[in-house]
Amino acid sequence: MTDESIWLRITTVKSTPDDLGHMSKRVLLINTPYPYEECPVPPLGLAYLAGILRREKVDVRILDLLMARYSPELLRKELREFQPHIVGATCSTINFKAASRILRLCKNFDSGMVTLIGGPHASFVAADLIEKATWIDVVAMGEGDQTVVELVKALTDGTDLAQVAGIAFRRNGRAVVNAPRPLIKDLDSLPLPARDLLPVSKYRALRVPFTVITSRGCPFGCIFCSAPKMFGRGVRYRNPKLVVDEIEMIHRELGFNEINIVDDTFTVKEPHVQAICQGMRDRNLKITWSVYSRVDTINPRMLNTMREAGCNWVCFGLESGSQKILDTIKKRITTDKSREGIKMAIDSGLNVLASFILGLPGEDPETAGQTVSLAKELFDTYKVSYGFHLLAPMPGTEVRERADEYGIRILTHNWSRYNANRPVAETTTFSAGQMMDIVHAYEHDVSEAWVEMQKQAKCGDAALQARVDKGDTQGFVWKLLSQGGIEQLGKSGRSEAELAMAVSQKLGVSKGLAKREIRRLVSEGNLTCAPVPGEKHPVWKWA
Ligand code: B12
Ligand code: SF4
Repeated sequence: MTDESIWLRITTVKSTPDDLGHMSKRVLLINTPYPYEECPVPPLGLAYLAGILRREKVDVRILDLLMARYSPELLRKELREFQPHIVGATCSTINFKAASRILRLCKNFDSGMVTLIGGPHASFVAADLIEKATWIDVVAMGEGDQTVVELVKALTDGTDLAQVAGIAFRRNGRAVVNAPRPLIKDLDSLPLPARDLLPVSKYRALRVPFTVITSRGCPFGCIFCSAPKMFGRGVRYRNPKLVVDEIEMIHRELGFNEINIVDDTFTVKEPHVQAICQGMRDRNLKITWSVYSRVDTINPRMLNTMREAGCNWVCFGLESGSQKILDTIKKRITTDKSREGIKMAIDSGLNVLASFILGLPGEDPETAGQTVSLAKELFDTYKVSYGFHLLAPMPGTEVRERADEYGIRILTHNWSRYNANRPVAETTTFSAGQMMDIVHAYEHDVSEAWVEMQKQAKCGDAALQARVDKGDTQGFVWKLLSQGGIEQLGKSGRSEAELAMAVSQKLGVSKGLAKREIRRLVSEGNLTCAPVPGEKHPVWKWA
């Protein structure tokens, strides 16, 4: 489809003026599913887009396919009911294929629907994507908030798409890549993310943290990461008071006690951190929160304040135990700095997750051994949790763009395999097989630690029991969501006990677990049984 035919279609579908004289347009935003192992959290980017579109009086909905049992029928049902003019999907590299399939179905359903894709993967493969995926009309590159507003306006008014900065589209079968979208200077000018359009009760039931962002951008330039290209190297900060207002709303109104602050590096500017922490303490918020940080941007005063304000987990990207590799990847830290930073965080009473990457440029058996040793040293000394990822050279990263120079051999271009858990690249001195040996040993240690934790929990360790229970709950709720348990079993006027029995059978879990978890879902207000027009008996639904 050409851009001309896109806007023709948009202007010919039935739109009605609203009471402010705006033309109403319907935009459906889709959260593309990804595996449970990735630890699902609410899609903050989509909530931002929905928030700004709603401010512009666009009729917008979010279809969260991560929290539903995805089927083509479910998607078609939504398309039939809402009749969107534009469908936009978000994805990262590993779920790009799934997003593409979803948009293809939308295009097949109604070829006049404009299909749009955005997020950290699509942003860096825009031209290629437009040329190959003929069912995708537009790619939004980088920060999408202002872009999506201008795009909807251009499509409605029939103005030239070439005027919309930050998109790529198709004209006469060829990709047109527009100028990049300038970054939003004042993040406080954005409306709050439209979290009310997300299936909040499902995320609450899953006991995952809600996501918040307090700044965009990262001043560093690690060669394996696309963050600085996505949101820029200059960090733009939100007003701390507005951040705390938002966190308070998530806690008090949406009922979340855990927050994940998803800034690329939360601790870049101390006064910003201090102001947010002070705000949280002043309001006496009974929440815990986690952040991503770097060992060279912290100090004891900052960490103590964070701890006092409820921060309980800090994730540090240490990446490697080899100084040679740290220098090559432009991480700009030393292994001693890593040790020092971890000690500082532990001394402040924080839990620490140290993240390492194997297979970085220059990796060989010796450097990989140094990384494993550093991880074990930190665990033995401070009981620090650690994890290994494998280098996945994502689009938009220097290591992918200059793979040859860095001695990186890319083994596959199958994006679904870019989950950083299995090798998709290797160095000339460290093979995929050698990487897997380390990963297998690590996975073995993790599963042994889990068994040990379960044993200790049974012997009366209350804190460990709470972690085990949380794991059981999350596993149960995920099964329930991904198998559409409530939608399928909740319709027959069943009592709570009958529902629990049916769920236990369907999910293949014990009756005790099903009973306990269904009770919890009901008592926490995430599951309700209410009359529904047209139904003889009350129906169980997610709240
Ligand atoms: C929370 C998070 C997760 C969560 C949830 C992921 C999600 N999709 O939200 C979990 C824990 C599951 C996760 C897992 C992984 N993640 Co992660 N994660 C993040 C993190 C920290 C925050 C995401 C966020 O909410 N950002 C804030 C919002 C406002 O930005 P946004 O989502 O990018 O959305 C904006 C634009 O992208 C654009 N946009 C996005 N979607 C759309 C759609 C349309 C239609 C339009 C028009 C525009 C648009 O507009 C939005 C508003 O400006 C980012 C880093 C970061 N700070 O962004 C990494 C990041 C997204 N993760 C990354 C990676 C590599 C992973 C993993 C592979 C494992 C790993 N090693 O960490 C897995 C794979 C997961 C998956 N989804 O497939 C990379 C992605 C690189 C890539 N090319 O895919 C990032 C960018 C980190 C990085 N700097 O490298 N992650
Ligand atoms: S890895 Fe972290 S510090 Fe490095 S560029 Fe990415 S977000 Fe910034």
